[in-house]
Amino acid sequence: MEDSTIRGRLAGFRRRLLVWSTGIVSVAVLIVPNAAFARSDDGAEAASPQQVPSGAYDYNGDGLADIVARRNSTGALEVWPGNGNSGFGTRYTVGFGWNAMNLIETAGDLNGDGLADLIAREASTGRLYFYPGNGSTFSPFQSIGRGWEVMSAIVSGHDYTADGNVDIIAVEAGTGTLWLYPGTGTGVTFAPRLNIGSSWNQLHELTAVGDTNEDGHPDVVAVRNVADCMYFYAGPGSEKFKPGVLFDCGWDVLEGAAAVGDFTGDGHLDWVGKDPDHNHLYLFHGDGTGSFFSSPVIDYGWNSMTIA
Ligand SMILES: [Ca+2]
Ligand SMILES: [Ca+2]
Ligand SMILES: [Ca+2]
Ligand SMILES: [Ca+2]
Repeated sequence: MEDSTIRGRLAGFRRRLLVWSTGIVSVAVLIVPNAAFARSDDGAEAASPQQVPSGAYDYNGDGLADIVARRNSTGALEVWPGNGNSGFGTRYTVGFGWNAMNLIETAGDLNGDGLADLIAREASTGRLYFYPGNGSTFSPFQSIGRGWEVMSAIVSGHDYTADGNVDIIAVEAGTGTLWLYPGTGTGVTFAPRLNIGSSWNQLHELTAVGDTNEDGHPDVVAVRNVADCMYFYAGPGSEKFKPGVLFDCGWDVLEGAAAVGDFTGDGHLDWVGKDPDHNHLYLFHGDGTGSFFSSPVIDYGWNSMTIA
């Protein structure tokens, strides 16, 4: 039975969805005013927008952002090609055996060859693997290393050190430390890791959404365990994220949040997530300020899928 608190959170989440479904698409869903995202005016030269590296989410080589997901019943890994307008083309299977993995994440172009890649963690060993995209499927995997079982979240796809190489960030479950693993452009080797934050084990659904506020530095969103409130963390371009800015609360119904790049084709980065209660896949439609518009249902039946 849902208690009244849970019902209230669910109601809040679904109210946001209703805003979209009733066609009032111009109504932003966020409580936080855009001023909260105002860029610092310290006289520094404005960074050129680098929302997402070329090809970071394009797995089939057509220039449009795609979703990769595992079909949990069979362990098949599937590419769901985006059509550039919030929908999908014909999905295809790129491999089997992916139920051996307990983490699958988009990695952007981790090895710098212009093609979107994946990382995945093997459940039995804790080893993290790099799967280089080849423009349609994946080339043979390579090992990044052991010991990743201590991480509660591992995300990638963006360059947080501003050196041109895509990096990995990960949350150590036991300590809450947020670690940055500076990429070297190879996909498998990294510079010594950096401690860039604490208490990140008090959050879930960490999602490397990219530069959603379009200031030139990649950002993340995550949900704090307390009251399931979602926060936006702006990337300052110098490793550490800025303090979180509250979106709103009631995100306990969100699962499997994942970055997708610009899935709508409007030039702004978006992200997706599942509502398992209704077996819906939602698209959170970035507006270029770090916030987003209401989340249309773009597909159904995704409870059986694990989104990379
Ligand atoms: Ca594509
Ligand atoms: Ca690549
Ligand atoms: Ca980097
Ligand atoms: Ca940013």
